[in-house]
Amino acid sequence: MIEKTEKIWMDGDLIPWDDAKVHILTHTLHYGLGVFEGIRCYETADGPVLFRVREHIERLFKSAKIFLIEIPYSEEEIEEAIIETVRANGMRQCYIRPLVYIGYGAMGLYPKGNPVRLAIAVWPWGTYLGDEGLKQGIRVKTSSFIRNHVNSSMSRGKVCGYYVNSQLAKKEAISCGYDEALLLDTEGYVSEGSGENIFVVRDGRLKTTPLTSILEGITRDSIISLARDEGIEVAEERFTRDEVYISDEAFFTGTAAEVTPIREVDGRVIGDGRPGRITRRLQDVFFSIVRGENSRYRGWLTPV
Ligand code: PPE
Repeated sequence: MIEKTEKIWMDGDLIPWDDAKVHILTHTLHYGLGVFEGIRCYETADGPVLFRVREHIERLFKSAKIFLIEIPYSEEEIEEAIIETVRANGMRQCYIRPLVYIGYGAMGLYPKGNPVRLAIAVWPWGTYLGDEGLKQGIRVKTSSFIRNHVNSSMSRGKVCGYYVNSQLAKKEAISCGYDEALLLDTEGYVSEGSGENIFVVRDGRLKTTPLTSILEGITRDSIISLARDEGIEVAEERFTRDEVYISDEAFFTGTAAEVTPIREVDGRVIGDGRPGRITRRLQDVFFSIVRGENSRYRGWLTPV
């Protein structure tokens, strides 16, 4: 169970947590078309900050655009609402979930005239794949479920219904005793985790999946920038699962997962089975940024 907070923002009002309810005929609940974001708020010496909130809000609007959903708020209004919700709950550090969904009205696949609604919830969310996972690395299984074809799920959208595919993969991985799933694309190349982007390191060079079948991760983008600033070469090119098996290091990135080392894939130990040198270095830089200890990337932080 997640830990309750006080208030949830719903269509302009802050509602007590237990009263934040929707009608059972809410369109998105039946058909899966809603778009959402996941944003982290971190504690710094100067108070709480939102990590790359503008980029997250922009992505929310892009997701909506792809699916012809008109969000009845401006980007500025949503940023204000997020800040208001974090403040109202007195959070110093939390996860933020804005959700745009199609409300109650018509049923069937053409919800003409149904209201487009927005909710913003916040809750404390520690490490996504466990404290131990963040420190020592996780065990990953290549999924028997593939990422949807790019013309079935347009992966630049962060859409509720896509996570059915992710959950199949995640459940399979867990039932086989692993921590997380790695999905391949329809051509058999590595795509992404159930809720993370993937990086591998070979000979000091970083490689990540190009933007085809994956979500355009904001953490992925941050890691690419800061790795290049650290003088590490980064390539966005396709690779196969066997390249992951023989990589020196591998890690997942995501808002929830942050930078999580991968220590094993399908029974193959990655590197020496411990988080590698480059992974640890990028983790250190990443966490120094979000804690407000790295002035170079101050622009990524928005004070609450
Ligand atoms: N791929 C997928 C499929 C994905 O869901 C995420 C985020 C990413 C990549 C990384 O994107 P970014 O957060 O912008 O770096 N997954 C979100 C949902 C996790 C959940 O379980 O809910 C997240 O990390 O917030």
